[in-house]
Order: sequence, then structure tokens, then C-alpha cells
Amino acid sequence: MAEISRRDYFKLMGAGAAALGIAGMNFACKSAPEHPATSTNPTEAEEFNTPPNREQRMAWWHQARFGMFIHFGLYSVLGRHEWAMEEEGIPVVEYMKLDQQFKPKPGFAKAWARLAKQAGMKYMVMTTKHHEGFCNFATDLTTYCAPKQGPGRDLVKEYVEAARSEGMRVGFYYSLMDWHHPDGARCAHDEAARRRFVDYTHGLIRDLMSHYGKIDILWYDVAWPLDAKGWESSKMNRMVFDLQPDIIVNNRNKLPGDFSTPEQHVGGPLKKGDNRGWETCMTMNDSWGYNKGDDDWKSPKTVVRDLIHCSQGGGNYLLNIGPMGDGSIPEPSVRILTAVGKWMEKHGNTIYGSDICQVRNSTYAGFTRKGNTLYMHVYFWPGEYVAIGGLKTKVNSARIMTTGQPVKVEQSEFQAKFTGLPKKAPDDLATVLEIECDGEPVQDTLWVREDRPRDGV
Ligand code: H79
Repeated sequence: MAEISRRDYFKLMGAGAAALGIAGMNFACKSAPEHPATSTNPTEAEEFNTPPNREQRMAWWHQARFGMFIHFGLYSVLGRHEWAMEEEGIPVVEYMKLDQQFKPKPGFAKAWARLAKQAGMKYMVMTTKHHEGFCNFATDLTTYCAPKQGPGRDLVKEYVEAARSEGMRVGFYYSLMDWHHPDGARCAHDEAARRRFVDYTHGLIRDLMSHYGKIDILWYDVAWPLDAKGWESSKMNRMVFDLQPDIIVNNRNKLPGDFSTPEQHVGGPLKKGDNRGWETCMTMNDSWGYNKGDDDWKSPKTVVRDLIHCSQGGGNYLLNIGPMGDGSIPEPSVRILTAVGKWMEKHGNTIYGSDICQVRNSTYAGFTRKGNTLYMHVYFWPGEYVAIGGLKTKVNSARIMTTGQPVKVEQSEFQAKFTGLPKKAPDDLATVLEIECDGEPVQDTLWVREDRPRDGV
């Protein structure tokens, strides 16, 4: 088998290898982040995926648009990325000792939830167990869990209570891949090991679904080394829905689930007839778990642009924080989210509950839509006027959202021009023009290229 590294995997994804369906990718990379799900075992999917009332279960989630991802575990103590244990080949018994320094300060999760709320986020998804195998929750199935080790308490419980108290919907991340469990790798070719490991996994998920009240999202991750049949994913989802009838689940246990999960890039509308949702998950620097040396932070403007881009395509944006071992959030993340929150306070209504927006082409703006209202989010303010090429819908009126200043519209066949704008951008990060159209706004830029009258040679 030609194994590939995670770095190569992402490079290949960038080069479109997944789209081309390069043979072997699915083989070596059983749990590659996929969008939409491509490697689902059809027999399992037919058997049971998720209940048929998907639209009802997902209504709040589509409305919410913006969530906080939290990677918290022993790697938060180490501060060298959540893959350090494997990528640095750290001996398991040595790694396990990190629990002694894993002492989240009281109220740590309250601070997360407050920041999420301030940023305009509506839900949170926390790692209950990452690839390292350490369980942040109470269970009888292993001693390798927070209440029985260093922390001495149930961190998931504290998270759930904090999230709820700030009005956040609650999600659980759970990594199927496990670097600590003795059967976590040999399960691929040893049936007795597979039986034990799948029972263990289903048991932990049962604990998570049983002890914390209503849970809104279950976010599976990396299914290596098994497929849907091996994981008994159909049975897994059925158990989850028996215990949590209103929950939504993602696609990373190798079944399609309720939503797909493009990782580190903005996705787009799913295939026609697919009524699942999609959610882009992204880091604020280049690491999910706390990585003290990673200084590659995104700007608040980039984060706002990505959120707008997700909303334009009818998707959600799950933005990550990687707290330190004591639970505190790295200062750059606080700074970025605070700035994003200020923007969301004034402009959130252009994001929450927005409809898929067909208009999308501009070199200095992004777009969202609600009914016949088009929101043009200008993040690189060119001054004096902005224009949309190929807008096929008649514009009735336009104004600057925050100041209410009416904007003049000059619309000809191939161009809608909005004039008399201030020289300087009225708002930080992105100024929004609220554009009332005669029908659902539609743009056709190819038409501009092909049909706009040209000059002679
Ligand atoms: O939790 C964060 C990452 O640590 C996790 N997902 C986000 C949310 C993640 N882990 N790995 N990946 C994302 C990329 C996928 C790598 C893999 Fe493979 C593909 C793992 C299994 C298949 C490469 C090939 C590594 C093992 C085999």
C-alpha cells in the first residue's frame, strides 16, 4: 500500500486529486476530509444513515451559520500541535504523563462560551476525545479519562454547562481514530481486536449521548483504519438517534450524515437533490491544538470574508480555538474574535438565516442574500463607486447598511453601478451595501464576456 503523509494528502487535495478520483487515495487515506462524501459504503448508507426529518433537525443550524470549534486535550499542555504525539513519534507512556500538567482553571469553559457569544457564534463543538485517545469525560470504559487523571474532573460536563448558560448550542467532536487504545490500529486485520475496539467506541459514544442532556451536534472525525462496515457506522448512528432524536451528525464515520465537512477551505453548494448541509471548519492560525510557535494568524478581515463566503454558498463556518493547558485562549484568537464580533453586531442580520446567493463575482466584495435583498460586502473599499458586472436583476434601490445613506444606482445592460459613495470605507472589515432587487438577484459574468459589444481590431 502506498501510504501518504497528511502533508502530501493536503497537497494532493489542493491539486484536485480527490476530484479526479486518483486510485489509491481512498485506499491509503480512508478518512480523508471529503466534500461531499464520496467513499461511503452504499450498503451501509442504505441500511441507516440519519432520520428522514433532516430539514426540521437542521433548521436552527442553517440559521446559526457561525460556530466555535475547540481543540482541547493533552496536546494543549504540550503546545506543539495536536498531531505532535504521532508526528514526533513520542512514546505513548511518556505522552500519557502530560495529564499531570493538564489542570484547566476554574470557569475555563465559561470564558470560551462568553467569547463565542461575543463573536456572534451560535454553537460550539469541543473535542471530547482527539486522536491521542484521552477522554475529556467520565466513563467506566477506560482509566485514560479526565476525571481519573490529572484534571480530576469531567471537562465535558463543565463545557456543556458553560455553553448552555451562554445560550450556545452544544456539539461534541469525537475522533474514531485512536493512537492510545491497544486495538486502535490492529483492528484493521484482527477481527477480535476490531470487535473490542468497536464495542469500546460505541460505548464511549453511548456515554457521551447519555450523560449530558440534549446534545445538538455529533462531529465524528478520522475513521482510519476502518470503513463504515468495520465501524458498524449504521448501528452507531442508529444508537445516537435513539438517545438524541434531534441531534445532527456529520459525515466522517463514512456515512453521508446530515452535513459534509470541508476542512481548511470554503465549500460550496452540494449536488442538486442533496438536502444535507455543509460546514467549513478552519483554524485561525495553522494548528487546531495549541501550538505555541505557530504565528501564522489570519486577520479579522480574512475571517469575516470566509464567513461571508460560507454564507453565500448556504454553508456554515466552524472556526477553531486551541486553548492552552489551563484552558486560556491564546491572545491573538481573542483579538481576532473580538474584532469579528464587533462587525457581527452590526452586520449579523446579513449572515444569520441568509439564503444561498447566486451572485458571487467581484474582486473586492462578497455577497449574501435574503429573499430579493442582495448584500454586497465590500472588504477592499475602492472609494466613490462600486459595480457589479452581469447583474441580470433590476435594482430598485440601495443604501449603506450601517449609515442608512442612500446610494445612487446606474444600471445598464451589463453593469450595475453604485455611485456617490464616501472616499473612505464607512465600516471596518467590510462595508455592506443593501441592494433591493426586483426579484432574486442573479449574475451572469460569462454573458458579459461573450455578449458585451466589443471594439474593432
Ligand atoms: O482535528 C483536526 C485535525 O487534527 C483532524 N481534523 C481536524 C478537524 C485531522 N486529522 N487528520 N486530518 C485532519 C487530515 C487527514 C489525515 C488522514 Fe490519514 C487521512 C488520516 C487518515 C486518513 C494520512 C493518511 C494520515 C493517516 C493516513
